[in-house]
Amino acid sequence: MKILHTSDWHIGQIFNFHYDRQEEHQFFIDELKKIVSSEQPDVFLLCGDVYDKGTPSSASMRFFSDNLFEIVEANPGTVFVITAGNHDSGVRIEVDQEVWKRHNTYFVGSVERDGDKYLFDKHIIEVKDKGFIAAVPYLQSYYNDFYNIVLAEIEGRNTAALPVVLMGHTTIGNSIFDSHEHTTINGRISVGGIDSVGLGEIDDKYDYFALGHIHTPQTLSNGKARYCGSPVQMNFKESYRHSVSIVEVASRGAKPMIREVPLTASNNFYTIPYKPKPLDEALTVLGDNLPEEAGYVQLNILTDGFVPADTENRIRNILKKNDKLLYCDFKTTRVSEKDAATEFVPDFGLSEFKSQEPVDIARQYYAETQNASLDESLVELLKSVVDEVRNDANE
Ligand SMILES: [Mn+2]
Repeated sequence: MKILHTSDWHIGQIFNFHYDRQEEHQFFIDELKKIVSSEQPDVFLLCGDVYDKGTPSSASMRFFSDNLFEIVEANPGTVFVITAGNHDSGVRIEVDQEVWKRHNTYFVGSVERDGDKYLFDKHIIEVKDKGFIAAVPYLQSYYNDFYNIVLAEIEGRNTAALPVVLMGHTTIGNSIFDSHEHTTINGRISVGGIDSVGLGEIDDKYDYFALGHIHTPQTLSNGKARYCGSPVQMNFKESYRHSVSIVEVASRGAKPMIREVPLTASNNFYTIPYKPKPLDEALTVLGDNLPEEAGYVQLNILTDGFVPADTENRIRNILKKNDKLLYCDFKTTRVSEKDAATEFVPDFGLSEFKSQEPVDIARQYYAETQNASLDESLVELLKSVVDEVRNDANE
């Protein structure tokens, strides 16, 4: 079975509250159209985060369905499976599923059950003589058993021992998620609001596990679970080559052969200077090295205090010289954190936490993460906010 694996399109993204990414998405999809035609996969899997938000605009929805339909029509030998991610609304994505099914295209947004019984026919898609797809959308973590439930059901149906492909949109522990905000809760990593599940918690009954959610492309330690990564760079952190994955599973139990098909970036993300420098120096570097190509720009500032209020204007003034450069923001690195970034690990429990003054917790947090003491003017400001909130609560 030959698989085209993609995820995390985030159609409708408005970057930095200003910049509509639709042209960049169109550029990617035009390239994808050529890839699908030349690769002719048996299945095309889009593993969640089709849209950037659960209530996409009608323009975004039309953009996606028009483009998808063009690909579907041009490739009648391919089965298309699209699942919902945590950014999507599972029910919305399924609205037109009956129409799409007539074109070999399956939208799976939410787990379907009737009382205690799962309606497996929605989640198990048989690709004739080629294999089975376990179409599992984004799940709330208490539903994680569902992966194993679907895999067990497929085992019963798979009498010809065809390859089995599992889809998922989740955080797998021990994956690389540098480009995402993450926290640790009760010893479990949580990325983008999804608690991690260990690869070992999912039964080893699949031949390939096509994952979405983490935007950094990577094959996990068992050699057959993979994040294909986002096709379009979504922020300054995703500064790697974006791609779609082509995967071939020769037979049940065979090791998947994985190939990345690189995509051409249609826009640039410039972080200038490359290493953080004090504000005036950073502005000089920007002025002297203004990119000629179009792109998003963020200034990389090293500071030991506060960045002045007119900083954004100063950056915008420099960028005026090339109107293809779009101001995004500035990134600040504190002198103290440049060498050693520390993680805040509170050395007190919840009950002690509750008994402490918010200002004292803030002082401790700041001291441990910044290696510096909190500015007294900020302490005063924080105190006044806390007082205000308390007064409101008492009213
Ligand atoms: Mn995503």
